[in-house]
Amino acid sequence: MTRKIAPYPGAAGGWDALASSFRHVREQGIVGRGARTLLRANQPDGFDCPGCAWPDRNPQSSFEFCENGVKAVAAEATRRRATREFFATHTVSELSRWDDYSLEAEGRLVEPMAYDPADDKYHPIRWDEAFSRIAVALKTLDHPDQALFYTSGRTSNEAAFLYQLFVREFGTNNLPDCSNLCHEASGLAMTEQIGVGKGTVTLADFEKAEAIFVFGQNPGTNHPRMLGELRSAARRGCRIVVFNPLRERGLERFADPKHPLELAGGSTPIASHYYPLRIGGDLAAVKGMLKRLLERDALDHEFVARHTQGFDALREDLLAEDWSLLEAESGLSRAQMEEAADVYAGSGATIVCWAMGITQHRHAVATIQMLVNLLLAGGNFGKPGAGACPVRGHSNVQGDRTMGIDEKPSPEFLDRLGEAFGFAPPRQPGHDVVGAIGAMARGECRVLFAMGGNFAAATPDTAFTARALRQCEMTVHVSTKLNRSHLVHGRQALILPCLGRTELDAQAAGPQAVTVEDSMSMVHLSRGTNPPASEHLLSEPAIVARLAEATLPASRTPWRWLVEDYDRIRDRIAEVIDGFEDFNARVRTPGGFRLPNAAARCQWNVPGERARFVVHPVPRTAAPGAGLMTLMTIRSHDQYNTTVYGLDDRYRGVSGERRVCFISAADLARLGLAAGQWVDIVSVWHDGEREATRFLLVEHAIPPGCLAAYYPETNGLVPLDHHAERARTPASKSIPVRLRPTRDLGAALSP
Ligand SMILES: Nc1nc2c(c(=O)[nH]1)N[C@H]1C(S)=C(S)[C@@H](COP(=O)(O)OP(=O)(O)OC[C@H]3O[C@@H](n4cnc5c(=O)[nH]c(N)nc54)[C@H](O)[C@@H]3O)O[C@H]1N2
Ligand SMILES: Nc1nc2c(c(=O)[nH]1)N[C@H]1C(S)=C(S)[C@@H](COP(=O)(O)OP(=O)(O)OC[C@H]3O[C@@H](n4cnc5c(=O)[nH]c(N)nc54)[C@H](O)[C@@H]3O)O[C@H]1N2
Ligand SMILES: [Mo]
Repeated sequence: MTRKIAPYPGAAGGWDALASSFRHVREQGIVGRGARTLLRANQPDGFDCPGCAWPDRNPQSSFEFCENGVKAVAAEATRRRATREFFATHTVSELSRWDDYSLEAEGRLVEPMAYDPADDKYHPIRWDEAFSRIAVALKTLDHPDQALFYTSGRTSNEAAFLYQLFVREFGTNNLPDCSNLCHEASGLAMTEQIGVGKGTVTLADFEKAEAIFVFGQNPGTNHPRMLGELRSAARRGCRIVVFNPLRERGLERFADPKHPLELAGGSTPIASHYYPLRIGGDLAAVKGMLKRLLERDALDHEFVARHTQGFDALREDLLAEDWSLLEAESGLSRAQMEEAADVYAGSGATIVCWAMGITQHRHAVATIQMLVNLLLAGGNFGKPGAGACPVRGHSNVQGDRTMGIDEKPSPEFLDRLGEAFGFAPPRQPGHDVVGAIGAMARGECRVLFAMGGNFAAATPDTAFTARALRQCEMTVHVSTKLNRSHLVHGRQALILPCLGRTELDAQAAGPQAVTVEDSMSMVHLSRGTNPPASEHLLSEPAIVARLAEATLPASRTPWRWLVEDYDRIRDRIAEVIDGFEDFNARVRTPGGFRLPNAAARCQWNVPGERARFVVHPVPRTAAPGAGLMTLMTIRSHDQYNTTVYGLDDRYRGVSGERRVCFISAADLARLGLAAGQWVDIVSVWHDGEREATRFLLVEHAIPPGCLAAYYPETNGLVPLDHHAERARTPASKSIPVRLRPTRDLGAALSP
């Protein structure tokens, strides 16, 4: 692959998106007539795209092409296999030196594997033997709290429900999950203010909004189907207001491959207003907007009086706020903040969207609460076209939480679970991801079981986390592909290969469907249709059931019986979890059903029964320290979290290289550096420095003092205790760093 850096001239989408998806499909060895069926995501009676949590339009009425959806499905449907012969020829030490792209490229895992320290290799193991080894490891712990059970966000509702049940029957609430790394701050912030931790809008609201604000999100790469909604909105005159340090092409203009004129080179402008603010400057920017609304008296007084509490304190705080501080911290001018506020004031119905550019900061909770303040001040709840839209990442990360994958479950939930299954659930809160790493490092947790994901690569402080993982008695990963977490392992290590979302899941009662919940609380069926990658794969629910039988012989739960027919699992979910009454019938209606959302109806389940305005001071982050800059770690266009599909980031003009660091022209000049030069990135923290070596400087339109590089290569720079206040989401979008020219240039120049 040749390295090339050149600005991308086109709109997002268009012909290049089609061409890229064809290329990725071909690279996975999927050719010929079968390709269409293998790749048919989001079809009625088909599988839910494992790409992202953005909801589907009614698939009967339209076809939505999504380049990154195709890549995600093709990656699962790949013809490549990581066989026992592969594992026999490579030691783990050798594989540890491979990059993430090469590990992924080995293809699907086909049978359970166990690590043998004698030859430093993974060897095939029978499923029964694997389960009994795990059961022994779990049962010999002094206390169930010494085990950790991680979940990534692809796990279905059915698997998640059984999994958390097993974990709680085993005796712990140690259920860290990828939400802890993702939208944890959104849930916490919103629950305190409006009584629900989920978005309040549906796709229908996107049709009626007069303004859509997009904070800290790159949908052109991470939620491509959202661009279709933004495109339609823009075309009917809806204002689209973007706050992002980077000029993300998908938010500037989009060419929908479905429309012939746009495929032929035309495109639709998306953002009507684009504010390239400083990294971490959102809270200040939104305060500036609120201050302007107050000064113009452009608030929804009736809504504020009827539905809210705490406004007076916010007003006092805003009036006392100093414009020069707001300008310095947001990196925007007063005129820009006022302009954005005027767009907001001129809109009769506004949606505010946000993602990782907001949640992965120290002051994430405060920033989200300021966004909700903004919505409340304009009366943007409880009416069509308005509301809060935290855009979730993994395709079922929201559903997993709903099912009880939660290290801090509510007492009511535990009561109902215990009653339905006849046991006494543990009451002690468990570890989140950051807590789990600390607990492993201290030797307090000794077994890590992971339902999907890539714990070693997705988490912060890579070197520290690796030492923590290596201290475990046992690490177990339920996975579809080989990844870093299989190589950074405990004394014993197992890989349990499972069916993917796209694959036929045959159980005793016949082929099964699972359910998922999207970012807008729609619950619907997903039925895999592709032939499984190997005959030895088990479904995630089956893995949980067999693990439970091996570990908890006295359990009263009929594990195997439940898994014979997933309708039985759904009946038990309906018994325990609100909103799932008559689950099996309702989920079979086309498109599924929407879970109730009290805040969307202006019912405020908070003390005082009115939505709460919350006051927060402007965080001082503009100067992270003498000589320091702020680094955000973001996704390239060719990756799915830690899964690297390719080395291109098309819209940002990068091909053939992932070790790049985006920097402004002003900073290059100030630091005496040049684009094309190799640098090391050094993060500076109270406990010392961390470094990531050999990044190619790429000049980019980014505010001075701000840098961007890809995750997971930069996770080693994120200190474990550098996380959101209260929510503990690693602050991987605001790492204080400095740059240093790479010394060993020889190593830098050979790829
Ligand atoms: N193809 C693909 N799809 C995905 C994923 C994937 O990796 N690949 N991952 C999935 C998951 S789990 C998630 S959570 C989502 C992630 O979706 P995003 O949140 O869009 O992902 P990031 O790449 O982390 O992008 C963060 C965006 O926030 C901006 N940003 C960073 N810091 C700030 C800030 O301080 N303020 C503002 N206003 N903006 C900021 C960055 O410039 C970037 O545009 O996508 C999901 N979908
Ligand atoms: N620096 C930095 N770090 C970050 C982020 C960031 O923006 N910057 N983002 C954070 C976010 S938002 C998230 S959500 C996390 C993601 O963290 P994780 O969810 O832990 O990581 P993924 O990369 O999504 O997991 C990929 C692996 O999942 C397995 N897999 C894929 N499909 C399935 C399936 O159907 N079942 C099972 N059992 N396994 C499957 C495959 O083996 C694959 O290797 O990373 C976080 N880490
Ligand atoms: Mo995420």
